[in-house]
Amino acid sequence: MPRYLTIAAAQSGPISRTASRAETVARLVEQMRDARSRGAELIVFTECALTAFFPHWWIDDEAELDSWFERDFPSPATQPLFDAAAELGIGFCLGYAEIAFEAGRKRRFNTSVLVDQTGRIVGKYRKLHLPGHEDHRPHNPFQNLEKRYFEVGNLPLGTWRTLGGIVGMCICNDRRWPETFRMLGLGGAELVLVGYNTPDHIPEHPEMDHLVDFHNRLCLQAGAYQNGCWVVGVAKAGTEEGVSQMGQTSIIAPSGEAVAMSSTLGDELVIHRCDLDLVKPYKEYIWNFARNRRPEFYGPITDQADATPPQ
Ligand code: CDT
Repeated sequence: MPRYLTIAAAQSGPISRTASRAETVARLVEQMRDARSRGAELIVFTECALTAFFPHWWIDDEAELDSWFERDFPSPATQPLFDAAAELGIGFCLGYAEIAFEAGRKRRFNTSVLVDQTGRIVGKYRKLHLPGHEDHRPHNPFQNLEKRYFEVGNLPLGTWRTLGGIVGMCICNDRRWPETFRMLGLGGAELVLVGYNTPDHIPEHPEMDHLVDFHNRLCLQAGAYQNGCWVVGVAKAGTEEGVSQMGQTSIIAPSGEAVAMSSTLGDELVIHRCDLDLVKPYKEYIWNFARNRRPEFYGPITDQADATPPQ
């Protein structure tokens, strides 16, 4: 029997550096209302959806850096998202920059939360794979300072039973790592939600620029197929504060096929009625982890010199 969940992937166009939280939240709430009016039961926003992607520039001043982060979530500025979710009966996934006071100090994370159709936070994840560099590279056209501004996440790659399925989250660069999807797959994920800010130029390796779109598709589609799950990839697209970012917001079926994709680089909803039961033939037949995985032989790593062929 089909188990449908209608999902809206809410691509974001650029957010101005000067946009207030209230303005941006209003923009997201408008997308929520639009998505709900088109039948969506879940809307997925991008990574750091509340602001411009500030790791693209150097910030020296601590107070200025803090201004890009959320200390309380929800706060008076972000509460309208939760109110709209409860009013409309739509779940959401949203990425934001988080300040947490833990172990007696201030910590900064690149975080996403999963909120159910009553407006309650049911899941939280902090990005594990932080790309970029810590040093200032003024010779580059833009910076990639996630390693400077964020700590590596300290929460597991979790999955949650909600919205009628088993849902996991990861964030941007996480999608490039097969370990991410496999851990979520081992957690039973039927649906993986991932937002991203991906420039279409790699200053250190411009020879890869023409492959940026391809590598995005490759990761999302392989992650979906190899774990028998739906994947929703959501971009912050277009030219934001001088940085041109890819789009390709897409919904990928457990077959690995992209069933819906954005066609612009602006705010755009990509909607698909996903049958969560489509994961079954993949999880039960091809990717029956319990029957077919052989973790007892996956390690430890053997040195080449020790790998004596059988006689
Ligand atoms: N936000 C983020 O993680 N962006 C990185 C840029 C790396 S460029 C290869 C990403 O993996 O998309």
